[in-house]
Amino acid sequence: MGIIDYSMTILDKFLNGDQAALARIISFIEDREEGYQKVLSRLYPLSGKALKIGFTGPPGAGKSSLVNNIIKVLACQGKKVGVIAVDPTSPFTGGALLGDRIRLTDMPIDGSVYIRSMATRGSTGGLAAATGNVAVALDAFGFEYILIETVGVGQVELDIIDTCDTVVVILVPESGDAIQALKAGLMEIADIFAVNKADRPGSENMIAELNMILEIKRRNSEWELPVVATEAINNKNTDDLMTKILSHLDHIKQTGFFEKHRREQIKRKVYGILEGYVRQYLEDRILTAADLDKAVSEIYDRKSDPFTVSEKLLNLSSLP
Ligand SMILES: Nc1nc2c(ncn2[C@@H]2O[C@H](COP(=O)(O)OP(=O)(O)OP(=O)(O)O)[C@@H](O)[C@H]2O)c(=O)[nH]1
Ligand SMILES: [Mg+2]
Repeated sequence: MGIIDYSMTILDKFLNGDQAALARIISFIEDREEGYQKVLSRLYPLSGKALKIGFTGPPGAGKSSLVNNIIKVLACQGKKVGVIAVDPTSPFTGGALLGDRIRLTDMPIDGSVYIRSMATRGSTGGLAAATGNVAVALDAFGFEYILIETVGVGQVELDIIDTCDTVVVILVPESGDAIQALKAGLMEIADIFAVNKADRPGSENMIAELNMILEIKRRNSEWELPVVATEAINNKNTDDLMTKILSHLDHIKQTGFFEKHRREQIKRKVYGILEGYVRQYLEDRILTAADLDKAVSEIYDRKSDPFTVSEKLLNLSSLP
């Protein structure tokens, strides 16, 4: 039995609601095993219903703690929740490196909540794409909400958040100032702010500072860009946060932005896939066909130039 046949058998189990098959399919997609695109092609038509909410912010801000609380609110309402915890910095998930950090474990065991960690295993390339693909699997499996936790420190993480409908940016009093978040590009992507660890000193200042920065943005925005003070460890104001999340989703549905944004995401997805094909073509056809070292020498010796050489290589590769 070929690997694709095998994955299709697993897919049948997946379609019957088997969580072990879900886990297998996710690994298959995450590892980009041979034929993973075909699996995604089967899943894609079943997806599109889940609401995707991103949680991002500096390391240790309380993202997992807040996600934990949100899961509980949703699970109490009988909702099915899929969670993707992206850990781009550490190859260990749930390991010693996390120290006293919250682990998403204390959850109902009736299958209504499914949590998956994703690590980069040494490379950041394609993490955003892989996360989007895993979200498709969770969506197709029937989870109504998909929560995506990611550390907001770099471009890849911001790209991951682009998979979501609504983005919650989590800041803490001691993360210094809101300017820091501004620098990290977090202000741009936030629909809702949570100032977590509100039990700590400085949270009121932080909120005031944030509101000041947001004043201008709010003037140009139909959405209120709310700031919610939370205490994740004491499960304080989780309901407020959830209410803001739901009203943001309502707002974007009413204004048509929900659909517009999802269409843009699809466009970027197709663009990304095409970029991958073109890169592959470059490596397989153009660069292998060429005697690159010879070309480099020619350029180095000023017998040719990078532009002429590149054009020649392109023409060479299009020969039958
Ligand atoms: N004082 C206080 N501590 C909190 C609060 N929320 C979370 N913490 C603590 O902050 C630490 C980090 O919490 P996590 O939920 O793991 O934070 P995180 O943002 O998911 O961390 P990473 O995923 O490692 O970036 C833990 O020790 C929590 O107990 C809060 O509201 N107040
Ligand atoms: Mg975490």
